[in-house]
Amino acid sequence: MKKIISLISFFMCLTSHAIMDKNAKIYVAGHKGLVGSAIVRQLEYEGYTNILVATSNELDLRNQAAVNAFFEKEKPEYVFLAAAKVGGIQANIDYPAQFIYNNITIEANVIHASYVHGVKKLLFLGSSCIYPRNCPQPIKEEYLLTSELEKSNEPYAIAKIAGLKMCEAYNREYGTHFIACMPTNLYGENDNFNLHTSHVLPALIAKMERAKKEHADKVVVWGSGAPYREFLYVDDLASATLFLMNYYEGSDLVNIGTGQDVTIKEVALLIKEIVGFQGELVFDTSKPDGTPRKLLNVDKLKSLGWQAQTTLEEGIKKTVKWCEAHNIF
Ligand code: GFB
Repeated sequence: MKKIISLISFFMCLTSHAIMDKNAKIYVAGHKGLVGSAIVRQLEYEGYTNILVATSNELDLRNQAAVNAFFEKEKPEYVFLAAAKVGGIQANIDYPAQFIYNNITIEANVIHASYVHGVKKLLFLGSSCIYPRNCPQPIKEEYLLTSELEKSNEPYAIAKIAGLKMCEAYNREYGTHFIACMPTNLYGENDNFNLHTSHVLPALIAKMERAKKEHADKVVVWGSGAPYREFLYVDDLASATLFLMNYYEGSDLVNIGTGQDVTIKEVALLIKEIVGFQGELVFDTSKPDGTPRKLLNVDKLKSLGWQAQTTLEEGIKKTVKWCEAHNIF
């Protein structure tokens, strides 16, 4: 019976889908970032020819008048909302006001302008940190708002929850097609490798690459190394966002992940091996561990027909190779 229901819901999600024309005007907000640049690469790879982008100097997405004027002039048909202020655990602790203000204003301006200017479909990118700090694992979409959030990134999480709720509200009141997806921790080429503001995986690559170059005998890993994290290679995420834009018509949020997680210690040892750092890993427990675990349940996306292709080892190797080819360190 369950199988029949999921098949029916699968076809219901697909019935009125409108696959993007290859020459449709597609705006990727945040095209220079880790996610936005991967979405542009994926669009180009899949043969889309009319991709609209604007740097933050050309268009400050926090400025509502400027965003409306941009949409009025450009009239995009589809919008990937990948623009956001993002960062790892330390950045979230240090800049809570910037995280909540920038993210709420960007998403409010872009989602509202998409409604006003008749965008056919918008995809909003949230984050796995929207879910409660302590909820059953793997985390299902319906666990949203069932208990308190992780304190270290609560402002960011609240902003992202506001964004996904805006999409739901606009769909209900105005009949828009705004879909919200919740990716797990992401990594890949064009990531942020700044040790203070980056996420854990790029930070550990940067630390070990530099330590190798400087023949240092140790690398400091923050925290106990015990928390679990799920890591999705950003090109897989980009593939999932195009899949959802083309084939998903529901209004409920969709998790995007690999369905597998590792401890911080395990990923540090894997990076150590791939980078070829011979020294010692030292764990600094004065640094925060953050959420103990946040493994996403990816059954919904799998039932729609998509799953991640890149293993963690392959993804780290590709990222390290890209860093070395671009002399990042
Ligand atoms: O990616 P990350 O900074 O943020 O990972 P979250 C933090 C975990 O990695 C903690 C450990 O357990 C840290 O102690 N860690 C070890 C390190 N070494 C390092 C290091 O050198 N740098 C960093 N950054 N961490 C993020 C949210 O949470 O998850 C974001 O803050 C977003 O807003 C993202 O939601 C998906 O995974 O804890």
